Amino acid sequence: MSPPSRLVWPLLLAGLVAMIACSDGADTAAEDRNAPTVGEDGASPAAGGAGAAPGAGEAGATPEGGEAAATPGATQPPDSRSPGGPSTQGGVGSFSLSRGRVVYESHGADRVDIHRYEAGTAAPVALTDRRARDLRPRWSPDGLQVAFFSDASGNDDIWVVNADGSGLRQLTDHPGADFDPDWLPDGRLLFASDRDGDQNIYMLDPRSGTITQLTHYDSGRTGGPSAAADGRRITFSSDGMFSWQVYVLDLDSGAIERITGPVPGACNSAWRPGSDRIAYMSGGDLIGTDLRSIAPSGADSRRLAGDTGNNEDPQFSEDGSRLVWVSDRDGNWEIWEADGDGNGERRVSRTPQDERHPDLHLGGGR
Ligand SMILES: [Ca+2]
Ligand SMILES: [Ca+2]
Repeated sequence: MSPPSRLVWPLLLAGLVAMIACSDGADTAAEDRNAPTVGEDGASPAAGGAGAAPGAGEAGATPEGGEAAATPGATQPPDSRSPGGPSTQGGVGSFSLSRGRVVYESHGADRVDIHRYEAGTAAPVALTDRRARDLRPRWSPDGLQVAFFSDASGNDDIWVVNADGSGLRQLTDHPGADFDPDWLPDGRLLFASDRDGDQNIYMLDPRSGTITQLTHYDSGRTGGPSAAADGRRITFSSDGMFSWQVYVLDLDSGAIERITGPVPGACNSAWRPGSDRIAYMSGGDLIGTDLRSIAPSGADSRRLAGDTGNNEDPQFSEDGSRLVWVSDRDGNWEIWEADGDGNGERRVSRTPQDERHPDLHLGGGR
């Protein structure tokens, strides 16, 4: 075999970039609806060749699609799942959680619902149950509410529901795609949106309804904001001109720093409460995606969890002591947990349907 030619390397690299196409984003729902109408995609034609699908959302471009690419046959987008299982919810299977309450996406035949499972209980509870894609749930700091995004109103907007499933309500109402909510410690919400033509990070104060734009990219895809416990810095992912990478934004100064890359791709970043560490998904391993952690300065990147299969969507409990994520190592996406340093990996769910984007809350809220 001769060494890879100059033509081969870019193809390999493109494949890697596509593989980790990042699931924080406005998953398939937003992408499907917005791709044909979002003219700004032309701003990054080159990226399109590398699987950087246009439209809103890292996921749309791949998140769900990227999974399939990384592990053929292991998972299917909700719409293509064969019939036979429960048509309303993906509630089949067994769960075992060390402690606390986990919320997650349950991917059913014709919908994605938000489910909650509490340690020591028999079965998950559906917080949403409707023909829509309800995605990326995030516990409020006090554990009383869950924010997520949904296409239930016709396009992606930010929604919130109480921890017991009551009080379902829509927080944003804009023709653009609003996606990837997360909470600041003071109860304000971060989210991503293409409401001004390009994907950027925004902040919503639910009390006043005030929305503030935090980043000002004019091309590419951006999403997955996650706040530090001090509320002064956030991390997010953006695919910039070449590949998905993790960034840190200082809310006081407005300064933005890229803390991963330039290769391999990285996204799904989550700030670990109580520490100066950020977890993220890395595409550095060509046979799967791993979880790594890194200092907000970009120093000291190290393995966190998930040596086997693909591992994505890391999130910490509110005190940083526990980690949850998803892995497809057993054939479809399951929730896994470990301590905050990634030790003691164990599986939480064992179901035939896909679970994605878990978030864990240990205390309060009841
Ligand atoms: Ca919208
Ligand atoms: Ca599963």
